[in-house]
Amino acid sequence: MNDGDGTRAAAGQERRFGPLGTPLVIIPTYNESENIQAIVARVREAVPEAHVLVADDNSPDGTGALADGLAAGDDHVHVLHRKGKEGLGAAYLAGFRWGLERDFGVLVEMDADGSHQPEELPRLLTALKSADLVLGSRWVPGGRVVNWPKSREVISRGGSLYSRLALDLPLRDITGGYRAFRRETLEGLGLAEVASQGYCFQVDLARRAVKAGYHVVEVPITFVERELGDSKMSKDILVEALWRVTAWGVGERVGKIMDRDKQDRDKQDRDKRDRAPQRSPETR
Ligand SMILES: Nc1nc2c(ncn2[C@@H]2O[C@H](COP(=O)(O)OP(=O)(O)OP(=O)(O)O)[C@@H](O)[C@H]2O)c(=O)[nH]1
Ligand SMILES: [Mg+2]
Repeated sequence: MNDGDGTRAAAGQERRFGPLGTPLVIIPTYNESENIQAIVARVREAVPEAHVLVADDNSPDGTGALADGLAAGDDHVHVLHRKGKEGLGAAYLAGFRWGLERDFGVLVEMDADGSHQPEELPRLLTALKSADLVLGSRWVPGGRVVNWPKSREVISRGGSLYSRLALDLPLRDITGGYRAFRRETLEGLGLAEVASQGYCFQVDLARRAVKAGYHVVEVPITFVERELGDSKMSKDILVEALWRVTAWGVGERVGKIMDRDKQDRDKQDRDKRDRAPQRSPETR
């Protein structure tokens, strides 16, 4: 990212960060009628200046209509009605576009099912004052999960560890979906090229942010397993994450090897040129 003076500083501490603008909390929903009212009310209470955008994929259970009801009574609540179920990533991309077209300075990702506690949002926003992107993290000291079976924890920790190693990312919770972005960060991630969904969508954004040199900070959160409604997690989402992360990792390694080969060839050419006898002007 370019600072005002056109330079990019590596470490957050050396950077001066601008003030945070108004936050927009984007909540993607598919069949969350049992959760939507409570989660919106909790966000409004936890961070009164924040606006909420419910990005609903035409949920058959009427979540969209419930969200319309909330929006009718609160000018800080908005609803983006989408045609049908296209996945979490597509809903977030549409929500980001909606927020970026308006005057929001911070865009927040939050699930509808209560796993991401709105009461922790002020801590994420405080951390964002000196960062480009803040990740709510289950796997840093102080972070934890409540009511998760061991099997879910193993999959989640394993997914983050695999992504961390395959993609060489200095992050602990790479698949989590409780995040706060500065507007400028999202604008610099190349969102138009993002095609991944589910967990993979989260890995993709984190990877793009680190590679672009943004200052990414992890803040511990307590992740609470959903109590109401059904999970949309599926085997397909896990498989997508596994193959995409592997492909990105292999692609990056091949790229690095080719770069190194090219540098070696260039150096050999330079050495050859330097060793070649120099003809003086008189002998020409
Ligand atoms: N708009 C939209 N939202 C979705 C879609 N799939 C999931 N969501 C929402 O994305 C959020 C996360 O989905 P969850 O089903 O809770 O997935 P998860 O948190 O990985 O899985 P659990 O831990 O089992 O809850 C929830 O608010 C869902 O309603 C989708 O296709 N479209
Ligand atoms: Mg969930």
